[in-house]
Amino acid sequence: EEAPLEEAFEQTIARNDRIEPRDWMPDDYRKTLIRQIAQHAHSEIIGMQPEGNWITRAPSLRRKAVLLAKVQDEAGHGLYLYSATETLGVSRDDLTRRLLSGTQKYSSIFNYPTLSYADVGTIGWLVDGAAICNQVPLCRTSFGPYGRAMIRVCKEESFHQRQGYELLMTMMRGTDEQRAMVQESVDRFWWPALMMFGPPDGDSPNTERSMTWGIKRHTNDELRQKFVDMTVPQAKALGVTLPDPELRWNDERQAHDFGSPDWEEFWQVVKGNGPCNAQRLAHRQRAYDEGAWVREAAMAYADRQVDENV
Ligand code: FAQ
Repeated sequence: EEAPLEEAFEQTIARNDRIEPRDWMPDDYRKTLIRQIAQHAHSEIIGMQPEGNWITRAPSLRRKAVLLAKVQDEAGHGLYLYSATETLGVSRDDLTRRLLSGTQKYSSIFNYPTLSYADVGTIGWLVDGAAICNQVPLCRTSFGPYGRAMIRVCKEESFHQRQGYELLMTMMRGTDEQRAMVQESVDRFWWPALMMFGPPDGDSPNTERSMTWGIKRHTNDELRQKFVDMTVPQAKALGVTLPDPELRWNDERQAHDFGSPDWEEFWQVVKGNGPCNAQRLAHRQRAYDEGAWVREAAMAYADRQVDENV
């Protein structure tokens, strides 16, 4: 029974074509997708918190409006991604519970605090910059709903990256204190941003199979390199120093050499022991509990529509 189905799946992957929700797919392909897309969705939603922290303290009405729009976009990205995950046969409520119980992850980057307003700019520049590097190739991922969500997400992330860069550029043209604030922020976020791409290829259990299935199109180290190469000229234009003494252009490789992030710190953060893990999850749990009445009201309304239609 399954042989022709499996063959059709393999052929679709080999043609670099899309697998769609109603197509047959191996269980492990489905599981890997649920893991990655749900983790991505959770990252968007948890990722609202670090920047949300500065909405009430943005320095002007314009900056506040921009930041509000950006944080709302992240909520939208989370919803596209939860919808894409639901096409694999798992409910959003179930996914939220898995996040809250710690059985599903979200990106390590959102477990670091936002200590100064410059962090809003740095997150836009480096975190959204890293996200774009990682997500542009995911527009060609083999699962249709995920790839289509990524196209729209990437357009919005480009705007986010530019707003961060523009914010930092404005501060760099300001006072010495503002410049120092930007540098201090970049010093804190540089290494965590490099960790967003995941462990080095040699310690990445999922990469090989995800590449065979066309879920991932590049390895973690390939994308990290691309990000460094893209960011160095931007740092120069901005006038900030990236906090890595080993960072230099390698003429032979036509790429930058750079130092290694603290992978011990990375695994600690992934395991839940980062500076803000507990705070982020507690906040999400509170929002979930406080939203219970909305879910109940929506369900009651939906039930009544069904009753009235019989
Ligand atoms: N954080 O074998 P691999 C955004 C886990 S951007 C936490 O290499 P894989 C936009 C990994 O899950 C951020 N955990 O795994 C935004 C696995 O554990 P598991 C979201 C990590 O999947 C900006 C284990 O380590 N973007 O939100 C991390 O092949 C500003 C072994 O790793 C995405 O999720 C990490 N950094 O490669 C929002 C992109 N790295 O699951 C708001 C889509 C690895 O087996 C504000 N995801 N782990 O228990 C991907 O491209 C991949 O999943 C990787 C990891 C590259 C993240």
